[in-house]
Amino acid sequence: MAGEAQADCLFCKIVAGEVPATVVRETATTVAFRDINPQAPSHVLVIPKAHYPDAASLAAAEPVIAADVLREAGEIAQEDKVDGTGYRIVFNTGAGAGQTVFHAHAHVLGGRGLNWPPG
Ligand code: IU
Repeated sequence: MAGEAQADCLFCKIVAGEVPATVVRETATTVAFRDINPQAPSHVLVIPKAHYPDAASLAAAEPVIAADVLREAGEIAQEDKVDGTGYRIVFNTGAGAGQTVFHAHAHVLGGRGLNWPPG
């Protein structure tokens, strides 16, 4: 069924507590944890607990949870004090765009200058 945990999904295992992660915030629908390979001084991933392969499929099936992910991204930017200088919310979608984990996730990046266009 849509949204069900997938046995082979790393982020479903983080949600289940089977794979360790440095969790910074958790809600009924989301988990946020520090990226293990940070690309900025503040680099947090926000994921829905439900499994959807990317942001668009999450938003199509569960728009309220997609909004939860975005709200949590803003809360994290405030908590990490990067909201004042600017931060970026990124959803890599598809292998060609650099997506490596096919469970929807928002990268929240801040604490350094962020160039445009992104690489
Ligand atoms: P991507 O957009 O799918 O490439 O992002 C996946 C991210 O998940 C990437 O930045 C990894 O460093 C990060 N990550 C993690 O935080 N913890 C893990 O156990 C694994 C990957 I595997």
